[in-house]
Amino acid sequence: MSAVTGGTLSRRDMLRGSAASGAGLLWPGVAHSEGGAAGLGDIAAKAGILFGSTMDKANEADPAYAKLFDRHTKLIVTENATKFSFLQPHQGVYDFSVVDGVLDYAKAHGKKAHAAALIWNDDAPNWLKGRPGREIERIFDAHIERVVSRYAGRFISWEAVNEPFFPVQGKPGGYRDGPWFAAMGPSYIPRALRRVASIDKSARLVVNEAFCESNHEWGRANRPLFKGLADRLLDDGVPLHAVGFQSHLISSWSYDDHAFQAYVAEFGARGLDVYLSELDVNDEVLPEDNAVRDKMVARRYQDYLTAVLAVPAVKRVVTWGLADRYSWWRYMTWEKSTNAARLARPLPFDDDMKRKPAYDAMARAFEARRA
Ligand code: 9MR
Repeated sequence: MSAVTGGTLSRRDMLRGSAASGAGLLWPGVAHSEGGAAGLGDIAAKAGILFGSTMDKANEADPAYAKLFDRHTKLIVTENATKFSFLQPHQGVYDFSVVDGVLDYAKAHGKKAHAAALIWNDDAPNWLKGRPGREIERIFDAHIERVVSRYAGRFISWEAVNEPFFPVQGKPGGYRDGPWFAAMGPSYIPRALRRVASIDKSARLVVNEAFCESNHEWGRANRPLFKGLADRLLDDGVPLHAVGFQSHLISSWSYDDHAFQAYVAEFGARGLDVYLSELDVNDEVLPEDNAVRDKMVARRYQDYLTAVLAVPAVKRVVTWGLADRYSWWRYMTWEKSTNAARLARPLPFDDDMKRKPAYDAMARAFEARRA
């Protein structure tokens, strides 16, 4: 999910919505401290789920945050470092330092690693602008070649393409606009998958999409488009092993978790694995009071995960960060303008790295799948 470049919609518009949902309160009176709590990764593993989170520079700077990863994750995901504009900020000039650091951490701590958003039309550096289509194609191929050959065998999976659709932009087929789509049309998707597969033969290949979880009009529009794409790729013999659903759950949007569960099962029926790839709960329209808000956020985690984890094809759950302090929602502009007491609290751990009700909700949802 990303800002609409050059469009009239902002993330603000996206979040503007009707009343908050999920008023029920969970786990009253549970004391939350890190001490003695089981690792989420271990709890999830017992339910056949690989659990992880995104690692960025914050992990290096904050040892308390790094400790959460040691304890709770089995899978480390690059939040930004494998995006094109981070890896190749200037033409032909690559910066592999953050990815190298993440992979070194993963190796040293016995974690698996997954690369996010290798190709994403919303993430392209300015230097690409105005180049002819043929050159864009060459840059695309060369970038994939360079990056994937450097890391082949070190990531268990590549999110080869992120967010293929965004029909509100009005492009044919509802595809998300950007340099790759402009130069190649929808063929950039199988091209990326085939190229990654030809270089890294053991990794699982993923296409990831936003909004599908929700009944918001963007979710309703993306669902059939994304399923149609997966079907076509499989029918054409394109290497694709899993689909990712981002699962940024927006408190002002409405959800039908059971309808989504049925949708997710359709991908399983085609032999694909399903990853919940960027899970968090945006709390912008929820009440001020932290305790009340935390319980409502937990409720959303619990309802969503309980429904979706009932589908056997679901194999991974990844939260977009672990502690509120480092959530991307914190540096969205409108969140910055408010006082500290009203900062976003979308994740299972708080600013002091303490467990929140969302932790219990996740643990219970994993346990329910195991039962
Ligand atoms: O969390 C990411 C943030 O740090 C970046 O500034 C932003 C733009 O690259 O991307 C965020 O992650 C996005 C992810 O790559 C794709 N799905 C939506 C996430 C939030 O925008």
